[in-house]
Amino acid sequence: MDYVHSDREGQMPLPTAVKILVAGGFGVGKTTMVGAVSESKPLQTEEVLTERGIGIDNTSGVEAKSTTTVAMDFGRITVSDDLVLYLFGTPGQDRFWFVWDELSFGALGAVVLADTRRLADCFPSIDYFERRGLPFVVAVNCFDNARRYGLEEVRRALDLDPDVPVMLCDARKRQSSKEVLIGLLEHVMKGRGLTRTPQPVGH
Ligand SMILES: Nc1nc2c(ncn2[C@@H]2O[C@H](COP(=O)(O)OP(=O)(O)OP(=O)(O)O)[C@@H](O)[C@H]2O)c(=O)[nH]1
Ligand SMILES: [Mg+2]
Repeated sequence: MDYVHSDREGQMPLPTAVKILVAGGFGVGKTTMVGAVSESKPLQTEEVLTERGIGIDNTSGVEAKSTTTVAMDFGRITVSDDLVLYLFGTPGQDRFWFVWDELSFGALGAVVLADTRRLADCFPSIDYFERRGLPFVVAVNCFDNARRYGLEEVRRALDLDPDVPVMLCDARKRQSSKEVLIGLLEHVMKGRGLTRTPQPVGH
């Protein structure tokens, strides 16, 4: 990671380019979120879900889904004059766990996307980041036909530490996804004792 800026009050330096993971269970909207916020054409590694995946790929709740990520998604977003985020979307299926250690290397934090119809699917991501001490936020991707739950209900169901932010989002929308990323940055900075919040570009 590149640390070149330090602010005038002598606080800890801010990174200019940081790596963020977008994680969560199968079909929760990770590729959608990275694509929605990315300024550059996102890199995607989608493969068609085939009959061979039946019984392995759990498509309940996302029956219309025809492809799945097999390696990662990659996108980039400029958050402020001195801060660019590089986004890495993880593959959602258990059989691709082996790429997680590579993907998470050097990451500043993570967004764990959740679908309230299949909340338990995000447990492995939460476990993974808790065990590695990587700060994360939980973003509930509000699918049209899913029952709405309060943020506190989600927090309780996922047994989250009180300081882990939980928010609602629509992964298809750039602004909504961007707000999740800003929420993560604020959470990371708070954890590091920093007070300066990056001013989003275009606000
Ligand atoms: N209605 C609705 N559909 C969504 C939303 N986000 C994603 N989708 C749809 O849900 C499906 C799953 O989206 P993906 O972005 O491929 O999910 P993913 O988490 O990357 O999936 P894997 O990589 O296979 O784990 C796609 O058909 C999306 O169009 C959402 O917020 N609302
Ligand atoms: Mg994907």
